[in-house]
Parts: sequence; structure tokens; C-alpha cells
Amino acid sequence: MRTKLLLSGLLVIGASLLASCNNSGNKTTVINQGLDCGLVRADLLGTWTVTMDLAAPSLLACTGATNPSGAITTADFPATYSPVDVFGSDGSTSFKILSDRFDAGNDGTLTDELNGSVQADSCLAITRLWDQTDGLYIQCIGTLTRSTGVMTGSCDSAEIDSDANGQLDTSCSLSSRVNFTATIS
Ligand SMILES: [Ca+2]
Ligand SMILES: [Ca+2]
Repeated sequence: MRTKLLLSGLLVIGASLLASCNNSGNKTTVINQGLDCGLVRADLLGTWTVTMDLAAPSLLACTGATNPSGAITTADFPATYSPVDVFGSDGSTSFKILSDRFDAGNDGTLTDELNGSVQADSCLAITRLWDQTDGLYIQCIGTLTRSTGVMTGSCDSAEIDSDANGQLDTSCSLSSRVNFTATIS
């Protein structure tokens, strides 16, 4: 009787484990808990075109090496980045993205004008976009819709390398959120 109960228990556990696995249709099997958006590396490759609402938010509540203030502008956008490099993150289940700007607004002194990551399960993304006019990265959070290749969201902060040593050392909030859209083609 005890053996029979144990066997039934194992069967229940096995069945629930099977239910939490899913073939997302591209030979990737994941434990998804209902969250998997089916992201694969190829979804992020190509040319990214980023538009941003025209706005002039102020830097607020900065922490880090310096305490900058004043307004920035989003006049450097729209921007095109190509080719976008996509590689796995060491720190989380996500793809990291990295690219230089491709259009006339390219800053010749910097090759890292778009960077960030997109979560493999939720398609939630954080991106940093170089704003040459203000000398800082505008930081945005959005969600990628795989079927359209379009990411939408808003930008609420800025990251600054105040001593120009290649490492970001100052973070600020923006006084208002700015909508952005990234289209991958
Ligand atoms: Ca550049
Ligand atoms: Ca620095």
C-alpha cells in the first residue's frame, strides 16, 4: 500500500514537471511558468531604428561620482544602429545587445552607442542609447513583441561616465518619462 502511494506521488510530481516545460516551436525547451515569450537570438539581430518623443526632461536625484543637473534633450533621435551584436549574459537569463550608431548622427569617438539586454522569458528589455548632445546615455525600459519586431516603452533615467574612463559612474532620474519605440528589421 505504501509503495502504491509513493508511486502515485511520483507520478503526480512527474506530470507537473512535464506541464511546466514547453517547446516554444524553435527547438528551445524552457521551464516557462507561463512567462516565456519565446525569445531567440535571431529576433534581436539586424538593424534597430529607435524613435523617441521630443522632450527636454531634467536630471534629478543623481547618485554616484558627480551631481549633474539641468535639462537634457532627445533631439539626437531618431537613430539607427547596425549591425546589432547579440550575445548571452553571464549574469541573467537574457541576451545582451551592443551596437554602434549607423546614421549621420554617429559619434565617431564612441563605438558603444546602443547597449542593454532583453530577458529570454519575458522579452522585457533595458536599453541605453547614447545622447551625443548631452554626453550621456538615456536609459529606457520596454517590451519586445516578437511577432512584429517592435519594442515599446519609456525612458526614465540617464547614465553618465563623468570622468570619461569608459565606466558609467553616475545615475540620474529624468523629471518626466519619454516614450520610445525600437523597430528591428
Ligand atoms: Ca559611433
Ligand atoms: Ca567613469
